[in-house]
Parts: sequence; C-alpha cells; structure tokens
Amino acid sequence: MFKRTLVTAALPYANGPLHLGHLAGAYLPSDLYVRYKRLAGEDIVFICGSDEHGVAITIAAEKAGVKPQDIIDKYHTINKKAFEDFGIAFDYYGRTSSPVHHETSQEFFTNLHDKGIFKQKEEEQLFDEKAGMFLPDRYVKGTCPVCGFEEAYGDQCEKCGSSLSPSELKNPKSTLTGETPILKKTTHWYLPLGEQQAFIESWINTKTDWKSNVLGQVKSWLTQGLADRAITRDLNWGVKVPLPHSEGKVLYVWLDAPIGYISATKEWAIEQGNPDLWKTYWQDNDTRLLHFIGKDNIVFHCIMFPSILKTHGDYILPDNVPANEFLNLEGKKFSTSRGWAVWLHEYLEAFDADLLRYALGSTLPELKDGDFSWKDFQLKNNSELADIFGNFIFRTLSFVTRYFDGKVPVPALLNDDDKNVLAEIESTGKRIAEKYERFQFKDAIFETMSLARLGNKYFTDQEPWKTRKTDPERCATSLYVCSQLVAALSVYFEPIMPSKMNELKAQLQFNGVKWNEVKGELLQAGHQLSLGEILFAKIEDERIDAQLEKLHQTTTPVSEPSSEAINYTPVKEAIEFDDFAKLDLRVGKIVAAEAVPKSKKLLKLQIELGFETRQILSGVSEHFKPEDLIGKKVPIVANLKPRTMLGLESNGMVLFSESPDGKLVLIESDNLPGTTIS
Ligand code: B3M
Ligand code: ZN
Repeated sequence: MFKRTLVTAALPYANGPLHLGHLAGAYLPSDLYVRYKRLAGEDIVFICGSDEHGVAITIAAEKAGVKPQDIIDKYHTINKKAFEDFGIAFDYYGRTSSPVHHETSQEFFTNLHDKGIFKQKEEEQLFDEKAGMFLPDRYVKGTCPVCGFEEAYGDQCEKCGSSLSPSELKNPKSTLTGETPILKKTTHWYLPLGEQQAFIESWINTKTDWKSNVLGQVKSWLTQGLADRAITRDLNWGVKVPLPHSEGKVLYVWLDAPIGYISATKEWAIEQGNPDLWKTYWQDNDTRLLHFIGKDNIVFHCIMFPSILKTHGDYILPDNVPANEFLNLEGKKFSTSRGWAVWLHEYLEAFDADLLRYALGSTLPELKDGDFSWKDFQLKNNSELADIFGNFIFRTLSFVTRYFDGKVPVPALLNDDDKNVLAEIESTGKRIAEKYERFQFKDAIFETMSLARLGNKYFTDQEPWKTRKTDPERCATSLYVCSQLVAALSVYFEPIMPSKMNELKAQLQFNGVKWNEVKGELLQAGHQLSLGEILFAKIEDERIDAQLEKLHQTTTPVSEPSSEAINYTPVKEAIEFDDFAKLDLRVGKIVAAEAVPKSKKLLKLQIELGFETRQILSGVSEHFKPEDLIGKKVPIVANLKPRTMLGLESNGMVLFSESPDGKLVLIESDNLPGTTIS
C-alpha cells in the first residue's frame, strides 16, 4: 500500500496552442484521476509544465521569425491559462527554462557521467556551412530511401512512416538555407540502453496490471533490442552539457524533459514553504509515481527515463504509465500544420469547459484510437447532460421548491423501490471508484451517468405530480429520495464537471463530502435548497454547424478572431461557358522551388505535369518559403501563354486562395500530376 501518489502529465511543448487531442491523451485522464483521489481523501500531488527545449521550439521560432524565448514565453502563458480555464487542477505548472530545472538536469548528467555510464563517440554529422551549425534531424529534408518521398525529414518519413537517420536521406537539404549539408566530425554522449535491457525486462515483467497498449509497445521495443541513444545535441538552445570543452552542446530534449517533472516538484515544494518536501514524492518507496502520457511518449517514460532514474539510484520508478492512444477529429488525424484541430482556447470561447470534459471523457482513446466529432459532442450534451442529468436535477429541485417551500421533504416509510435506489448510491460509488483506480475513465463516466439515469427513471416512475394529490406522503418520500440522489451525483460528477458541480452544490446549499461518505442521508429533511438556473441547456444545431464550418475553413493553427467580419470580394461579371471552357486547368506537382535573385516576390517553381515538367514564376515569396511548396500538388492554369519576367520564362500559373487578411493559402489536390480540373 502506498502512502501517497505523485501524478505527472506529459509536459506539452511550448511551441503552439493545445488542442483536444492533447487533452484526450494525457491531461483530462490525469485530472479525472487526481480529482477523484483528492475526493477520496488521498495524499496526491499533480505536476506538469511546459517543455521548452528541443527543435520543436527552435523550428517554431524559425518559422515565426522570432527568438525561441519569445515562443516559449508566449505559449507557456497561453497553455497555462488554457489548462486553468479547462479546469485541469495541477498543483504546479513549471517550465523547463527555469534555473532549478537547468541545475537539476545538469546534476543528473553529471551523476551518470561520473559513474562512467555514458559512451562518448565521435562521428560525422550533417553541417550547414552557410548557417554555421550542425543540423538536427528535423532540419534536414531529402528523399526517403524507402518509398522515394522527396519531403522526408532526417528522422522520419511522414509518407511511409519509416524511422530514418539524416545520413540515409538521398539528396539531403538544409531546411534553414536550402543548401546541401556537408559531413563534419562532432562528439556526443550516448546512453547505452542495451546495458539496461535485462533490468527493464525484469521490471516490466512485474507490471502485470499495466494497460495492454502500453505493455505491447514496451515489449516490442525490447524485442527489437535496446540500442545506444545519443543524449546530447549540437544546438544553442537547451540545457548546457556541464562538462569542460562542450560549448555549443546541450542535453537532448528527451533527457531533460522528464527530469522537468522533478524540477517542477522541487519548485512546488519551495512554494509550499517546505523545500525538501519534493524528496518525499520522488525518493520514498511509499510513494506511487504515475506518468500520464500519449502513446508517442511511451518509450521515453517506460524505458529511457526509468533507466536514468534507476542508474542515478536515489529515485523511485513509475508504478504505472497509463498512456492513451490518439484521438482523431471528425475521422481524421489532428494536424497542426493543416489546421485540422479544435484549439482549446477557441473551444472555451464557444462552450463551457465542463461540457467538453464530459463529452471527451466519454470517448477517451484508452485502448485504441478514438474520435471526436461535433455532432457527437452535441448528442452527448443534449441527450445525456440535458435530457437525463440536467432534467433530473431540475425536476427534483423545481418540484421541491414549488411544493415543499424549497425544503427537503420529510420522508414517510421507505418502500423497496426507495431503498433500492438509495442503496444504489453507495454501490454505484464503489463501482465508479474501481474504474478510476484502474484508469478506466470512460467506464467511470458511464457508471456515473447511469446513476443519474436511474434517478431520472425513478422520478418518472414515482409520478410525484400525481401523488402530490393522491398520496402526499409518497410524494414527499420520493422527493426526499431524489434529493439524496442529486446530492450524491453532485459529488460523483465532481471529477468530471467540477465547475458545474460547484453550481449544483450552491443550489443544494451542500458543501459536499468525501467519496466514501456518499451514503445514507446527505441532505436532512427540512434542509433548504436554493433553485438556480438550469445547469445543462441543449445546444442548437446552428452552434454546432458554426464549429464545423470553422473547422473546415481554418487553415492556420491560431485562427483569426471569429468576430472579424470578412469583406468578400464582389463576384465578377458573368462569362459564357465557352469562355470558361477555354481554360485548361491541371493538377501540377511542385518538384523544385527557389527564390529568383533580385526579386522580392518571385519564386521559380518547377512543376511536374506527368507528361512534362515546366517552369512557372509565381509572385508568392512573401507568403511561402520555397521548402513549404516543394512536394505540393496544386491547381495550374496550363494553357496561359508563356511570359518572360526578369529574363526567365514562366509557362503557366499556379492558383492559390487568398484569405481575408491577404495571406495566400495553398489549394492542395490529392490527384495525380497532369490530371484535369474542370
Ligand atoms: N513535450 C512531447 C509531446 O508533447 C514532449 C513530452 C515531454 S514529457 C516529459 O508529445
Ligand atoms: Zn518513406
């Protein structure tokens, strides 16, 4: 039996806003768990923070044309607030740029280095001479050796999914300058994970209660065999390698990020006025450590970080890593770059946090990928929250208000139905608790709603609107029972919908109780209620349609304020069909793109049309970098007479769409190059 629990939720990169996929992976499940445990009266601390290192940050800065510090400051603030607004109740939300974190990570590195754990290797890596820097994997693009995709990254081909190393790419190019990188010698430190294989295997074998999706992934890594992992990088952003002669080298972000859980706990302890308190949560065997993450982080939390903690020696290892699978959106993968996402801060402008907590919680991707759709969100809200739970609350409270002066009625003799329903309060509470303990949050939510369903049915069956006249004692007794049920639900629903339940408790004039005190009489006869506003209203189709429309229109991650009126360009004068038919529109694939020297606007594009490749000049360099366009399949006016600009021939025209703020947006096609558009 553990005396206390430390819960961590994956530290989101501070390189962009949070979307619903993030919430469904790590944050909503961990928050449900922590809120439930707090209600159960257990000692639990909940830690998270921003992951502010690595190329995720430097690439975002590069793209925005600002410094990494600007990016992390911006998104740390936005994400911290979005979490608060969504009701994620961290005890501490840290950030890995903090001095405490840099010190803690360096201490880990030094500790392991002094123990002689690391291997030092000299090797050749790609170097961009123009930019004067070694290129992280993500800064190299080239042709995938497996499938021939020309836009593969140095670490992965997004077309065929192969893991790559930058030296495997054919025709590698630096994404910073477009130059072909050279190979240059550099020294790095490696964590020889192979030496930990036996330990990890025997440790994982004790974890019989872990989720099957997590164990499956870990075992497949182990079957492949653990290899050396480089834990340093040539980069000027991150935690500096604390060794002499290591200028320009930082810790690999996946070495320092999980240590961020520890540094954030240290900062929390300082805030508590008890700076050593963090040790109780990280170094005492009576503490249960849980990492909530998404499935792409499993190897780091189940193999790499435990190896580091174990080798250091002073730390406990995770008791469980309840990782979730991925959430899709309307049947498609979330994609930040394509704007296929529902951003949390934008959701919160339109609807209450709690409605999403309920709807998303009911479809969490616990063992397999899940899907969020707006129609489903509406259905969950309307037919469960409004029609069942909300209806039951409102019927009960308004009836008591109207016919019993707002006071919980005095019950007469309880019959079997009453007793059965009251007994369900405690037994449902136990069933829900069991689900929480096993990280089965979807089921926990389902069980919780089933008690509301039971209450609603009981109310209907009891027909108090009739018994009020025919059998006043029965009427009073049934409303007494309903009042107890509503009070119980106000506790059981608290982890799921904390702010709505605060409103409900205010209407009940009820302070709430601990989880296992939800039984017997929660509201005494005569207790005064205070009916307030309806808690769950229906969501009309228009509001859902507006969200769907927005989703299909949005092409950039953070969309412009929705209130912004669009000035549509008037439709041009009508033309004859024959005029239109003269146009030859085709799908063309941009296979090369480069700036035209001495021109501010022009890009020189090579367009493959299947039957030929031709050159088109396009005045779009203020909107796209050449590398943003390569590989894209776009509409082309194929029969425009060739023109010469700045001494270069342009044979055709690429079509773009212009957004209200004057930005050009790609119109992409899935069809083959050369196919017609009509
Ligand atoms: N920032 C990756 C991610 O957001 C990473 C998690 C770190 S947890 C220590 O998927
Ligand atoms: Zn590939």
